[in-house]
Amino acid sequence: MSHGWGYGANNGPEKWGADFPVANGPRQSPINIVPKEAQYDSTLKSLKLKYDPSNAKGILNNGHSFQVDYEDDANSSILTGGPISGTYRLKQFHFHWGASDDRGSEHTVNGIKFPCELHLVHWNTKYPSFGEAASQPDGLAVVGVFLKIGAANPRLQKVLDAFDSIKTKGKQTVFANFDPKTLLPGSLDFWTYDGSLTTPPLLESVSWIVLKEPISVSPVQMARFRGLLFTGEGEAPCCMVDNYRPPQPLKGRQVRASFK
Ligand code: B30
Ligand code: ZN
Repeated sequence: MSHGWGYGANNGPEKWGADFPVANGPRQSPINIVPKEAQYDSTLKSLKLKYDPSNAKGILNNGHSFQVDYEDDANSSILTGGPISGTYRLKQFHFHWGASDDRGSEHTVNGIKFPCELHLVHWNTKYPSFGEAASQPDGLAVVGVFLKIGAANPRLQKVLDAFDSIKTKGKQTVFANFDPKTLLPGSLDFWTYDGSLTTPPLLESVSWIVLKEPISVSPVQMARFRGLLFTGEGEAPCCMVDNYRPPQPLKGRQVRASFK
């Protein structure tokens, strides 16, 4: 891996273990969710997401996805409830997607891949910062939301309209006043399990909360995701597509469901 990790044949998920041995660890993500194997847990609380739209700071092409970053110096945009104890602060959200509609999500359901998956990344405020939380077993909580092809999703449009300003790796621009709760589906029913970051450094610090109900995205909107580039300005352009890790071994973990 001469130029670091990515999603290509020479630096993709099959190669990550060379530099990040935890790639073969006991609680890696994503996984294939088999709903019939998930155990309903009546003790799971309902998910509470309280976000302050004015905490949105910027949008960045980081060379493997794009992310919308939030101010996280106070408890103003937080996740509580579900499987977690205490308060987790929103750090950023980002997506993973495919080159075509038959793939792109990281989690799968009964082996079914969705064309895209949204990740809302939060850190446990019992730790002093995101960076310190990211290496603790209860440090992070990521809410995953599937996107399925259907009607155009007007709530995605502000994000998509920023793409012209962040086409290439390293570009960023201001992204203000956005409530990511508007991206969530009507039902907050979820599956949950203990896992990891799905990109290097693949740290085993994530309580995964994967929503059962997808949100919609149109073919034209998916085409806009695929117009972003992995590459920097002046490099030979390489479309940002297939930036997902495939499902990893469950290794005896239990997946719990918040719903019957
Ligand atoms: S995910 O939700 O499991 N896909 C990170 C956060 C969430 C996930 C994966 C990774 C993360 O914070 N990684 C370390 C930070 N990154 C910078 C960044 O945010 O964009 C460092 C890096 O990878 O080199 Cu990318
Ligand atoms: Zn992700």
